[in-house]
Amino acid sequence: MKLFHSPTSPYARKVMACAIAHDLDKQIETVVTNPHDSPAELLAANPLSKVPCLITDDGMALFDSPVICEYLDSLGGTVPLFPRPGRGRWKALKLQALADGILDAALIRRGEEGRPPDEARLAVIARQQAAMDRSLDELEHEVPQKGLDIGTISVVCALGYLDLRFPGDDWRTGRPQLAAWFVATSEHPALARTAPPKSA
Ligand SMILES: N[C@@H](CCC(=O)N[C@@H](CS)C(=O)NCC(=O)O)C(=O)O
Repeated sequence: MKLFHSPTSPYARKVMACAIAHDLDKQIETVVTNPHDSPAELLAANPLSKVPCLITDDGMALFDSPVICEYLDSLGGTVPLFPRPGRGRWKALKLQALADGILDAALIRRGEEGRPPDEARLAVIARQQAAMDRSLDELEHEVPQKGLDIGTISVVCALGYLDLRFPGDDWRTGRPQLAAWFVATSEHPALARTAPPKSA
């Protein structure tokens, strides 16, 4: 398998964490790709020009991270990261959606913060910031379970990205339960081995 990825992409981190959890990482050739350059090889696989994008051994191109993670889970022989249908599955998928939503808002905010401010831009930043804050509060209110599944992997990847890109935000303040959960869950080898660089 071949994975177009970027070392700082939190969505790509989700994929690599799932691969490691299932001991599939050695079967994946990683290709560092800047999606903003729209390289031809990525565009041929993903018209959206986004990473992560996985090419399976039988030549199928898969995106985005929830799809790739579920595909890898289908290859795994150990405990599934996507629980079987039932309450546990919906909880895990909802948690993934919440964490990915924090990331989507963080990426929009970061893009807007990099440009000269005007009223419309400040409104977009404030709206995304509010969505991030409310979602983090919800996670503090209902701290995820301790085990590894697609939901908890996604939340650790989202919080790790906030530490990388928004160190001044201090998301831990007022959220002690989530902060403690993050420390404990980040120790899992699949997450420890994929931790983002300290700065980039
Ligand atoms: N929903 C997608 C999001 C992927 C995404 O936005 N990746 C970023 C890198 S972190 C990207 O490729 N951005 C390029 C662009 O937006 O043009 C997923 O879960 O994989």
